[in-house]
Amino acid sequence: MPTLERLPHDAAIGDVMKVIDRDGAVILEGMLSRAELDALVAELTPFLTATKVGRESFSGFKTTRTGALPARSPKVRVALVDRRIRAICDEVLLPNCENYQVNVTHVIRILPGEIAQVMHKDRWSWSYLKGMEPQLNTIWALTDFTRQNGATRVVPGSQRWPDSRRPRPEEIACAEMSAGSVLVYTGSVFHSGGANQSDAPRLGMNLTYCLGWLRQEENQYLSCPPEIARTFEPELQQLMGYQTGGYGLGFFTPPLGPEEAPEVYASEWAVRPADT
Ligand SMILES: O=C(O)CCC(=O)C(=O)O
Ligand SMILES: [Fe+2]
Repeated sequence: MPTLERLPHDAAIGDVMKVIDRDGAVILEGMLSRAELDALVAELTPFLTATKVGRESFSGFKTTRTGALPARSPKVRVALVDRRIRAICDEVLLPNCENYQVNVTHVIRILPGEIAQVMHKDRWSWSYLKGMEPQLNTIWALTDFTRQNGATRVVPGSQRWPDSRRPRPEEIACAEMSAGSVLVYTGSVFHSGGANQSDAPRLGMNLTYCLGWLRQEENQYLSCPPEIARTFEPELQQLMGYQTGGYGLGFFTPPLGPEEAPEVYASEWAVRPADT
């Protein structure tokens, strides 16, 4: 059985990238302290327990997915701009964009009795796009991830496989990790949620990033509208998509009467401080 390489959370970026280039994934251990983890879970729990299970097999009939995380949780805002994750995003995404953006923010809660998800590459959301890496993904373990409770299954090296090749069981590694660790994987690596044969939920916080000129899977302008994003620090506002995504990308016109406002504004203007 293949295994995933584990590195300490503060490993040098060069060492992290060597593993990601080889395997398409790596586990960073100890990203959150016990106190940080407990506070994050406490902030999210009311939203998680109120979320209904999925209505089709990919989402999982015994799995809940709770979104709009930065709008709902200040602690998720901190995780989204984590220096260690941003350094990896810079390496993976900046070769193909001027800036990258938040794509999906979900807590995936796999309940007891859930079966394994179908193996897939997350980049298939943009199936027309070939020949470059569009995405960098994280799953923050909010509970321990074990083979029994549905730890993410990952196929090391499969980021180089053609879409048509499917993993055989003996090619699949299990992202077993303790709560507070983070699985980092690219959009091109085969993976899926595991089956939960334990008697407790498995909680994973899936924070994903994509090239700034792609459409976000979770529409961040609706999940995190300007009234909320306005309260964020500029770095996070920009990551949420409130930034010019490249020349001419993302401008808007306030829908006002004639001569009430200039016609063309940069996205940043939508989240300017309220008193300007
Ligand atoms: O929950 C997991 O471990 C992975 C889920 C996943 O890959 C997905 O929903 O795209
Ligand atoms: Fe996935």
